[in-house]
Amino acid sequence: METLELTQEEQFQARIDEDIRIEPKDWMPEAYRKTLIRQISQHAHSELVGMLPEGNWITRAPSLKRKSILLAKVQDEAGHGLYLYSAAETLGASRDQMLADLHSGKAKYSSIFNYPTLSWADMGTIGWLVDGAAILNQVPLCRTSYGPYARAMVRVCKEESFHQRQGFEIMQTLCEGATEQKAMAQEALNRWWWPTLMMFGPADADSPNTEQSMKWRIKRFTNDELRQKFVDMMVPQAEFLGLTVPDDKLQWNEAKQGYDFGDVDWAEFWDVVKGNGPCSRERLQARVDAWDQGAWVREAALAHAEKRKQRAA
Ligand code: BYC
Repeated sequence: METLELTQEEQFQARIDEDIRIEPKDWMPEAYRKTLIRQISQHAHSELVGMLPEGNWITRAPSLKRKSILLAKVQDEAGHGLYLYSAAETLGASRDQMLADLHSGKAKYSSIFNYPTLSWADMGTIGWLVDGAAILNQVPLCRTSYGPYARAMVRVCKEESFHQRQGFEIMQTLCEGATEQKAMAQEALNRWWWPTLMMFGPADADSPNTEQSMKWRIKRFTNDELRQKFVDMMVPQAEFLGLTVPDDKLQWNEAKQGYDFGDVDWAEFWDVVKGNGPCSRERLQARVDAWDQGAWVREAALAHAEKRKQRAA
């Protein structure tokens, strides 16, 4: 039995090493399944909770055009959550259980969505920076080793890149506008820069999951590698906008052909991850309320399905 397990595990790793996708009915180590359910469900929860900070500005958008774009973007996030829950279900996870874990506070979701959205410039900054970080993280996930997750990511990334452009365009409009508008853009960048760097997760030395996830090709880059790419990509964009990245230690390093940057406040990061972010309780409560208030829709859909079944019978 032990030899068989070992052989299966070796065969599994060999498939991964050859970049052959793992599909739902293939044999997989239990730890691989668990890691994927953990990451995919956290990712799905992030999409759902991620609707809330932006939802705050749908009624306050400065024009009809901005309002309809924002509405569409927030709807896209709901769609991303649904593809991701479906991908996790192919691994045997139950959607009700995943949602129950979110609602009880047991499951994690991205730290970034526990910060408040205080001005219209936050909609630009979220699109530009947060979706920019999301794309950097998610484009490699289109090549992740688990088939359903990789395929879901292809569509998610197409939509995310549109989101990122609309965010940048809001920033550009503000930066080319009145002095007050530009100041608003700078103030939003000051608040979001560091929390965005935290999205990539703890430093590699403190990341318990990275090594194994890289071996299984669930992750294609480490947290620090992606964070570095992000800084290198964003600094020139901030310069183009005429904005200042709020980091005294930011400096071009010719030898590494990348920027050196200051230390992330990891105490703040872990505090937010543990549920003590500025909006953590509010975000969770909003999800619980949405679930409770939507009960009648779920019940009606089930009753309708039952009626149709009886009619067909
Ligand atoms: N926030 O060993 P590590 C979006 C947790 S959606 C909270 O490095 P891993 C968007 C981590 O889960 C953004 N928790 O973990 C949506 C682990 O805890 P557990 C979401 C974090 O998994 C709407 C522990 O810390 N994107 O962009 O190897 C609108 C140790 O970390 C965070 C995804 O979910 C965090 N920032 O690497 C706009 C992408 N970072 O589970 C935008 C898919 C780490 O052991 N996920 N933790 O208890 C990933 O790529 C990886 O899961 C991560 C973390 C890079 C996030």
